[in-house]
Amino acid sequence: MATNRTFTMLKPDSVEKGHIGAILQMINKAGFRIVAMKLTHMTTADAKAFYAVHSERPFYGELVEYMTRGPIVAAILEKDNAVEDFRTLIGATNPADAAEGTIRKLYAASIGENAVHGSDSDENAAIEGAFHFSGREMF
Ligand code: IDP
Ligand code: MG
Repeated sequence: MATNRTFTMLKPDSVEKGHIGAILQMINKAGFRIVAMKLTHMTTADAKAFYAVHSERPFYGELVEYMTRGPIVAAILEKDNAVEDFRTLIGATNPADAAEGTIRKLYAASIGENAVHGSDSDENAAIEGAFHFSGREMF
């Protein structure tokens, strides 16, 4: 996968609250092209595997519960400098620390329920995109 791609999930709270459209509009206005996208519901096994890097953290169980309680929108996004620019667009993990105008400042409720995921490196963007999409689903 090219290094100008990142992976995102609009998490269950964003779907529950009807924020899919508003968040996708921000993503498009920021210049990202949607390469792949779907509504999907992660199983417990999916969420445990996706967040395996956090398995020793105290919030791991809570994170798996949250990410499996309803559907998410998974997407691969393309733009120059995609990983870094998308992290800037979403803001800090804790919405209390997120910059004004960021997705998490606008739509996240707490450090746990924080509206969106964004990959933290080109390597993880490729791994996470491939976790959710086959090559035939990427355009
Ligand atoms: P990131 O999503 O900004 O990259 P990470 O540190 O990778 O943040 O954490 C992954 C996810 O785990 C966060 O987006 C959030 O949903 C959850 N999380 C992180 N820290 C906490 C915490 O202290 N309490 C509860 N949930 C947390
Ligand atoms: Mg992370």
